[in-house]
Amino acid sequence: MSKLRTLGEFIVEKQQDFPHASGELSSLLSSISLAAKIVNREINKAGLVDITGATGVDNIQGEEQQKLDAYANEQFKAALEARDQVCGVGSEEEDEAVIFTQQLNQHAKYVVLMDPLDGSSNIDVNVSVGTIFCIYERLSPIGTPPTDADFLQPGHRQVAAGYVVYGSSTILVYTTGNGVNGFTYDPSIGTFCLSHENMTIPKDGKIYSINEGNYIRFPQGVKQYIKYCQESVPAEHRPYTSRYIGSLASDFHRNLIKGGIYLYPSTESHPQGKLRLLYECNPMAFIVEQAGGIATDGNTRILDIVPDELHQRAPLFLGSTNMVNTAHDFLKAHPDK
Ligand code: P6P
Repeated sequence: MSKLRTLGEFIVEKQQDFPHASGELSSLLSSISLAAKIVNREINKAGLVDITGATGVDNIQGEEQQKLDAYANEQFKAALEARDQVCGVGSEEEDEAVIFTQQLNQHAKYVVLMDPLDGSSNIDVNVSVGTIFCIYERLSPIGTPPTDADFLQPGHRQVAAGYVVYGSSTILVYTTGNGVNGFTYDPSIGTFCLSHENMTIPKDGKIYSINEGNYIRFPQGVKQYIKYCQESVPAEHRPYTSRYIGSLASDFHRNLIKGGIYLYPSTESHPQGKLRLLYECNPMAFIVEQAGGIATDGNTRILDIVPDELHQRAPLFLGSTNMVNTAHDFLKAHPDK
């Protein structure tokens, strides 16, 4: 029977890997874990209590905000503010970055970017959803309010990134730049326990994840890559299989374990793709690189993109190295006119 290792123990144990964190990052990560437990509890009740459905409000993305989106946003903001390690949060559910005005928070050295409930349209139909987050050291002086520049850092400056999948079980996966580890929630003891140590993504895979409903609007290279997956020869390359849940955290988690590629390319309606660079693409790109995979916008490494605005979007090609590189070959062979 392997020794039970809780997320809290693991964070503290790995703290020395993080030279300039005297426990602040550990405390920050455990506040995220606390909020995830609370959100998990509500998700598991969805359908029994009036917390599903829409709020009747649209978020800045113009997407109908679900009640659980708003609930999750409030829970993560409250948990982050309470621990005094964070001076501000950028959230998919907030038009502007939220600045924590308490004196202790203004002396905090981290900012967080998050999608508090990713894929929330799945809630009402009992399909898995996720939380995606990442953490940066602020650039502005300690003791002052954070500035836009603190939130608009390129992804390679992340100090930590992670996601939670609220699915058949609830798992939290994160990296601080020293590999990727996964922790499954045990509700009987109310704790995340190490279940996936040192996760690595297979260099190759058979799963491609894309919303083929947008097929006619994809760039020619993407259309040709999809056809390659469907008809690829020689035969030993088959069988590719299409798996798409509509929740990035869930699709990525499966592909991280089994090998695969997730694609959300630019389309006519979304010339910059749909996914948000700061709190969807960047965290997943940090994690996949730490697990041995790659993440690009079809041309540029996601982590090298310098953001201009909080909610900017980017096309995303994410996953197993060989699969993403093959997709790149098709994009190069069919440059869009
Ligand atoms: P579509 C959820 O809204 C999300 O941001 C990702 O989690 C998911 O992969 C994608 O958008 C789904 O978008 O256009 O396929 O419904």
